Amino acid sequence: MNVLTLTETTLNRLGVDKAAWSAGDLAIDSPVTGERIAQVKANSADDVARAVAAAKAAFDTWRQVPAPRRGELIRLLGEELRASKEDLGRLVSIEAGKSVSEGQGEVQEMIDICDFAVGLSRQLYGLTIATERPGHRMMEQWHPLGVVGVISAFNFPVAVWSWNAALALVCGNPVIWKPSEKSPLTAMGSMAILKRALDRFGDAPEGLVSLINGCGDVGAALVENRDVALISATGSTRMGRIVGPKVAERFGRSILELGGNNAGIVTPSADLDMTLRAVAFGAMGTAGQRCTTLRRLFVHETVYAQLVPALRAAYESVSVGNPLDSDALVGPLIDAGAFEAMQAALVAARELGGVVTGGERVSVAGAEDGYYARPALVEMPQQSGVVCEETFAPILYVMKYTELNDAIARHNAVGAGLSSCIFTMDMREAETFISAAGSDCGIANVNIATSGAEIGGAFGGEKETGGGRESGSDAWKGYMRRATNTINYSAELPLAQGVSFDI
Ligand code: UN1
Repeated sequence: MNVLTLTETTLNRLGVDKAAWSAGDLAIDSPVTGERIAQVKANSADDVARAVAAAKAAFDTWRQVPAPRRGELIRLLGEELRASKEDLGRLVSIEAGKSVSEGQGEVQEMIDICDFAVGLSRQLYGLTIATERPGHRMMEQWHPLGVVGVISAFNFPVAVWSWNAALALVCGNPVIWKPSEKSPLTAMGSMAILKRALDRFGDAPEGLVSLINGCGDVGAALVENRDVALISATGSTRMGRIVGPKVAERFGRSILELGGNNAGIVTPSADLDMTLRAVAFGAMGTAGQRCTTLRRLFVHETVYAQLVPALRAAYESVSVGNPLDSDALVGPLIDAGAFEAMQAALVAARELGGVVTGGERVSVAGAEDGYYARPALVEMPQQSGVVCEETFAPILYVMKYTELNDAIARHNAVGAGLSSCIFTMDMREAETFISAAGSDCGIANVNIATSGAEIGGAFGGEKETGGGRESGSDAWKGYMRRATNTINYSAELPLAQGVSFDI
């Protein structure tokens, strides 16, 4: 079956109206074969204004629905996602080029966050605080925040929306979603699934969740709208530099999940077989197009000669191919631009003395217009230039180190601060790496690579990664406003800090 037919059958099965994806002006090409699979109807800035007004009205109702009842909507969404997992996962493979297993895994991540959010709907706890005044009680409540705008990227076209939407809805907020202009179809599929959950739920207000497709103009309209209380944006640091200040300028709140230049350290005591497998998935999985992809590796000089040739062999032999009709581990890059950026980075690395294995375009039968590339392993004499930047492609820069402290310093010496890892069997090294003096990232792992985080932990990073946290732990607090309440149940009026003010 060709990709176009597969797209049409999958969208039909998901319940997406053909008129919305067949006659618009936003052209969508599948990275799998490069062929045009849809013409999506793009929205306008006026549509954004209308969606925000409807969401604002929905907020008045939704914030008063008891949180456990709001959780019921997400429970139903989880059920509907389970029922449509195969179809939505396939659509992720068609639109983002992921392997079948990774496409299905992305939908599983949506199901997992729904389960998490359902439990959370009964656990939006505030503290009770001891007060210094007799006959008083002090406590905090977490209240719904307002309209939440979600801007997501092509590489996790649906999971990132679900992290935000499941939490935001349980927290009492309406959600407006602006997906990447490269992945509107999976967004439309997700909305069709959500609609089934909303129908079963029964009495959710109109405008509670909406989708805005289009390019930067509609994104900007969402970011600049003063009625959008929170913008949660996932994408490049360049995008975050525009979005962050715009939201801050109107005193809105933002959660930014931006670029990563994630690194690992392989110490002398590392289990090298496990390290090899972990590095392979972290660096080559999803064709290097995760924000958590492993991009730099510091290998101790005593194990370099053992590990690096084995890695080179893995890069030379890893299967690259059509994710829809093979079980290749590495699928296509998203488009020609991504391939060109990869080539430019490799040229720059060579100029700095890098020795490159792989990196060339791979021709895949029946998919000649897809941009498939053999992942590249680049042995670098030092960390400089292009190594310090994120290139959204499967390139792993490998460097030698002698002293752990020096490796940690080089590890931290880049702009991004998302994910990191160390491979070691030495407790001192492991604990040092995850200590305050170790990795400066939001995620620091031991004996697993940088990507593939579970939803239960808070997800996000520091520095140029933007500082936001999504998904598990107490990330929900970012979607609510905190009110501190002091209640005087005495007949006196004692003032704090012993101040007297007798009139
Ligand atoms: C992203 O690439 O934007 O940790 C998100 C991971 C996935 C999420 C990646 N759970 O690799």
